[in-house]
Amino acid sequence: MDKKVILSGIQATGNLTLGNYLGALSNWVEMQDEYNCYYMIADLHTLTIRNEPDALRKHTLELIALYIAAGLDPDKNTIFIQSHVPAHTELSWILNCYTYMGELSRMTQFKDKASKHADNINSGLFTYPVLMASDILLYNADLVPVGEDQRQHLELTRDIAQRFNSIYGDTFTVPDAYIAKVGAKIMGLQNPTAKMSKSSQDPMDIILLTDSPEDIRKKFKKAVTDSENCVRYDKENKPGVSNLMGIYGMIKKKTMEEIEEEFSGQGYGAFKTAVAEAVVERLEPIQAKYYSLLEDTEKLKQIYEKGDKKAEERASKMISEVYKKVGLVV
Ligand code: ATP
Ligand code: LTN
Repeated sequence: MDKKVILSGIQATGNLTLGNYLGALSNWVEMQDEYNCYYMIADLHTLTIRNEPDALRKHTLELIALYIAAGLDPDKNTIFIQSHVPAHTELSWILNCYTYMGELSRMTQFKDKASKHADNINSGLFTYPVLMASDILLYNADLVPVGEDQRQHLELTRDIAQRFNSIYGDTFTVPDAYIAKVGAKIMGLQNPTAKMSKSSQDPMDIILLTDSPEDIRKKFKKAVTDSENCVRYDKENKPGVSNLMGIYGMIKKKTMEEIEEEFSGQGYGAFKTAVAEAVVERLEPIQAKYYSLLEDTEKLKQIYEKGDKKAEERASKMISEVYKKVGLVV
């Protein structure tokens, strides 16, 4: 039987956080044997905010290195650059014509990003979810592993697919979001009621995948908790401690009950040290591999060129089918 297809991507904005790793990348690594996986660098999506051109090029290569350093095997997965496969933008135009302004206006990411970039509310930011739907539908992806913040975009993708299928007959697979039960929303260390975000203004709020062990220890030591001094999971009333427990649980593969038991009678000091050490231990080998890969730009190029070609083969079949269905002369 054919393996189910997975597609996902991350924007090339640089500096991934522990949230991106635990919410997205680490799940991808676990899925690579069971599924036929396509993992792209969403460089076109990155253009919805202003970037230095050289920085965008650099971040794109860095992200490929990070995918591999985090454990994605380039022989098992198709790792590619979105802008290298023209079918993404081609399908995006078509699907724009099957997506309503009202639907796009309801997207919370648009509202959030528009308020953060009030001087640059461009139409790319508005139609961002249509490009994302195109990324997914081009490959007939069955599953899309993402963090909780992308759920609404996935629902819109499903609506667009169903709308198109109902007009033109079965064309697209209607994909499911794959959102892990734990880790899907890692919160900030200073503000544990808001998601850990790479665009955060406060460096103490986020753990970057490239942070040094000393910085990681310092940031966890200063993480906001509460005055109870008891390691107990209660997301509503103890968001800081519950977030740290989520991080620790994901890395150590432990349930919240097991963690409560492990640290019973111990204060936050010992617990925070244990969380920091777990993160350092997990990130150290990833960082070592990442820095050595970055030096081998030829190897990175070979990897994405191989991926681009495989992605292009699959995507070009779908775009021809869509062109025919909507009535373009092909
Ligand atoms: P920004 O800070 O600019 O909003 P981002 O950190 O959300 O960026 P993206 O490139 O938009 O980064 O997201 C990459 C992937 O990481 C997505 O699947 C997203 O759902 C996931 N993700 C991002 N932040 C978190 C988080 N705090 N917890 C869990 N998953 C996350
Ligand atoms: N919007 C996503 C990045 C992204 C993506 C995709 C994720 C672009 N295209 C296709 C899954 C599938 C984000 O993480 N902000």
